[in-house]
Amino acid sequence: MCDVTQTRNRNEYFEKKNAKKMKGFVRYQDLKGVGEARDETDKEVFRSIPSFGIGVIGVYRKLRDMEDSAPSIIVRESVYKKLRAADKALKAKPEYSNCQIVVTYGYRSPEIQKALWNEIIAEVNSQNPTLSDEERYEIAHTKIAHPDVAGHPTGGAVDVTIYDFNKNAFLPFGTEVGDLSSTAAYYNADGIADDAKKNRQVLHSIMKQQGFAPYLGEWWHFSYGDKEWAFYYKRPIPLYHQKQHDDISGFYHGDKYSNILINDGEIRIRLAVQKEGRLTDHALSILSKSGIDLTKDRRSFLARSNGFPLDVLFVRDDDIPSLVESGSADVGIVGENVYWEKQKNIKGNLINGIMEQSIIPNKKGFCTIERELGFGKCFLGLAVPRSSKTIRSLKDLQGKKIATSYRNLTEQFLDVHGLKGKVTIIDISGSVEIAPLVDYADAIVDIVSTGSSLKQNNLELLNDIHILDSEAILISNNASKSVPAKSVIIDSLLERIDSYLLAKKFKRVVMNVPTAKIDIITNILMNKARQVEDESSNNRISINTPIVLPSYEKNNEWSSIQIVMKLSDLWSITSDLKSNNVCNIIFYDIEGIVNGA
Ligand code: PRT
Ligand code: ZN
Repeated sequence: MCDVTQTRNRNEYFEKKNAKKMKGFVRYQDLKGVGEARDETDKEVFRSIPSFGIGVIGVYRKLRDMEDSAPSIIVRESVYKKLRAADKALKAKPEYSNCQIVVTYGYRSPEIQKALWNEIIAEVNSQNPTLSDEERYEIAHTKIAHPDVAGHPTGGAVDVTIYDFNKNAFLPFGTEVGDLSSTAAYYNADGIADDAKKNRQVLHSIMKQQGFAPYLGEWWHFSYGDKEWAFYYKRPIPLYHQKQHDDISGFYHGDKYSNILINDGEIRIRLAVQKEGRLTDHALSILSKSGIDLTKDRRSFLARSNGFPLDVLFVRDDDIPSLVESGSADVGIVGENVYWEKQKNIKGNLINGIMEQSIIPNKKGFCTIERELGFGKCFLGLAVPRSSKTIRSLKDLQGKKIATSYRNLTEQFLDVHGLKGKVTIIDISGSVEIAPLVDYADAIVDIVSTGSSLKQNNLELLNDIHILDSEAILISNNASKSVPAKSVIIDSLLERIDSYLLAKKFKRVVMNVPTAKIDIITNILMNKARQVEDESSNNRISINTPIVLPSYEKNNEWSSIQIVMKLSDLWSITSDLKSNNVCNIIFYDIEGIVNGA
């Protein structure tokens, strides 16, 4: 029993038509009669469920109220073992071999349980003023367990669903996991589609096989070792007590992930970076220039920054969008080409080769593009053999074959140009350029940067088509940003990166100037500085007022001027400067600029 964000319309407890459906729901009454756990069985440690991998994983679908433990979902050790076994049993079923169990909720602190209960009971009280306390408790208990008997605070209860990692989607269950807005959440609800019903049955059967007790009021809720479990299996006492949040931190047993990721409750963020490829060096250099130093080298799969609450996760670049979408990483650095290719929801919105972020509907869009990082620039181009006489324009592609590793974007592109279904797309994962040479395809869609690979393979862009212009971007998980403790860290990371990006555009320039001409020269410089301000208020930097320093020399004929400006601006005025006898113009890189108001 968990989600209390959507509880309206659920006051059907006393309606006759629902009585049958609600048969078998465990009641508060039932659980009050169950005794207390013995200390020996309650000693069992807690541990976090890994947030990625191919076995059972734990991912909060909504962070709701468990910021303290995020990103990890924690449960009792036996619960984790049983979940792993259930996951194996699931995969052993041929139809579910590409699936995994995803836990969306585990331990919850008793205070939070109480707070949630108070919200619900207040609502129930106001709607049913004439009922007795007992009756009102029962109504509320169908939505959230009474704090005295609740299972989540024992670390024994979990909310689970199933993810299909081939389809990159959760299996249908008739409702979203945790959605209590209708009676469709009831395990035996009417009107549930056949596939969803079947998924519910499979989930129940593998969980029960492992000794979990189901709760019939929510298809996703199962427990082991709590009072509900004891009641379900007719045991006099449960295995676990409820635990305060502070008490379980000492209980952590931890695996290789949680050791690194849960550091005594300190909240950290995880940044996914390409493990080995074109984006790796640059991404790491931005971090280092942002003052974020990593302890481990990149051969290892996780690196930790000591001065800043961030861990870097090194992965294949293709995995970065889904890791960030799922919240397994809070932020990621990835090419736009990969990011957009992985978006399943874009539809016909290629505008002059640039995807618009707004295309992703907000509800499904788990990510935000935070920054364009200015490296890894390339574009997704459509190319044909240079000698091709048959394909001279887009419409000539009808009936032809395009080889690409960017099927999604290619389909979107063809769709926009009325060619949907009229061109065959052939998936190819590498050496795309050779496909036309060996008559495997008539055209290709691939990443182009300098264009030299195309040339080498006797290919050329068709009508200079850029399907998508791309550079490395920093993306963030929307749910992570709604956790205050994390959003502070993400903001601070962005501030550092901004300082680096801004600094990269500017140089510190020092020059020797005849003292007599200081006014003329500062004027020339200030004019440029003002233009920079006009150009874009974002780039306005308030330190571009020249600083004039006397030179250490007897007659005071020479002075020195310092200013911060764009290199291109400097070049545009060097002749003016020189004609005013300015000499020794030296410019330096800037490490960072932190902007005031
Ligand atoms: O192993 P993993 O999956 O992590 O890496 P990967 O092999 O998928 O990617 P990688 O390291 O090759 O590229 C990572 C990202 O760099 C891409 O997703 C792009 O965002 C970006 N990028 C920038 C490029 C290029 N430039 C580029 N030129 N990615 C690939 N290329 C290839 C392109 O596929 C083609 O084969 O380079 C060739 C074309 O280059 P030119 O210069 O001859 O036009
Ligand atoms: Zn639950």
